[in-house]
Amino acid sequence: MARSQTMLLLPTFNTFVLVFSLVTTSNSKYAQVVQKWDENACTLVVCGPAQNGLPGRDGKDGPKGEKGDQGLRGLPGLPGKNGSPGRKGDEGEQEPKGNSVVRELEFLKTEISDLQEEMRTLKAKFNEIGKVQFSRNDSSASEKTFVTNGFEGGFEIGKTTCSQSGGQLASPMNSAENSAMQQIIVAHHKKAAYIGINDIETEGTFTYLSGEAIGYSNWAPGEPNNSGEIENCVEMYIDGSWNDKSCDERRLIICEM
Ligand code: MMA
Ligand code: CA
Repeated sequence: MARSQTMLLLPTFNTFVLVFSLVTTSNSKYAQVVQKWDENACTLVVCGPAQNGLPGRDGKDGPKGEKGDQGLRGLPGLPGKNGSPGRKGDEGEQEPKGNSVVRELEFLKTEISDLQEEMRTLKAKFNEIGKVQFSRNDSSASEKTFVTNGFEGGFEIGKTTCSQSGGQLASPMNSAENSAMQQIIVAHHKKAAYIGINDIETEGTFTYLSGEAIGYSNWAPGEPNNSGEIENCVEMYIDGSWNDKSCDERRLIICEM
């Protein structure tokens, strides 16, 4: 189907090109001729290849007059036909078959992943769905905004995504912030989300992304338990409680801005 469409299109395209080039060629010849006259502001005499004019007429009655002035030269002729084609160029060095296709694919692959990355960033930045804003419970006017676009990923992806969006992985530092983050989970996606807290550096010592030890926690009963001794990241369950978990799960990415 696609192929037959392409094949149909090709002759149309060729025809188009041909007509187009004919039009431009004749136009440019036309333009050249016109331009010559304008540019030189010359008379017709100077301009073109031409024939001599007619000799003057003989004088009537009286003595024979002097020879008449030469007449005006004729108009320049029309442009001649195109010359014959030049000889065929030397053969170029042939690239191994398929190489250029591979290069093209590599290029496209890079382009696509760049675009995907850009889309992630833009979505994280602009998608306001699930945005919860609230004033911090300290007296300052600063406020924290939790935001998600519904994307999921591991802890590292989450960290990167959020920082590329100008924020960071959501890190609730008190119960108000914890409920605000939970609201996004509950209201919009009903999926657990990573928190910007981990004990990657020292087992059992949970810190914020800054490296500072946490000052608030909301562990689910029995947590953190470092199950299988591979749980160095933290997820927030739908009920807002925390569980230490492997960093390589797919979890809802929520950022704070
Ligand atoms: C899973 C895993 C752990 C969690 C327990 C709680 C079996 O392991 O999610 O991180 O602590 O469940 O039962
Ligand atoms: Ca656990």
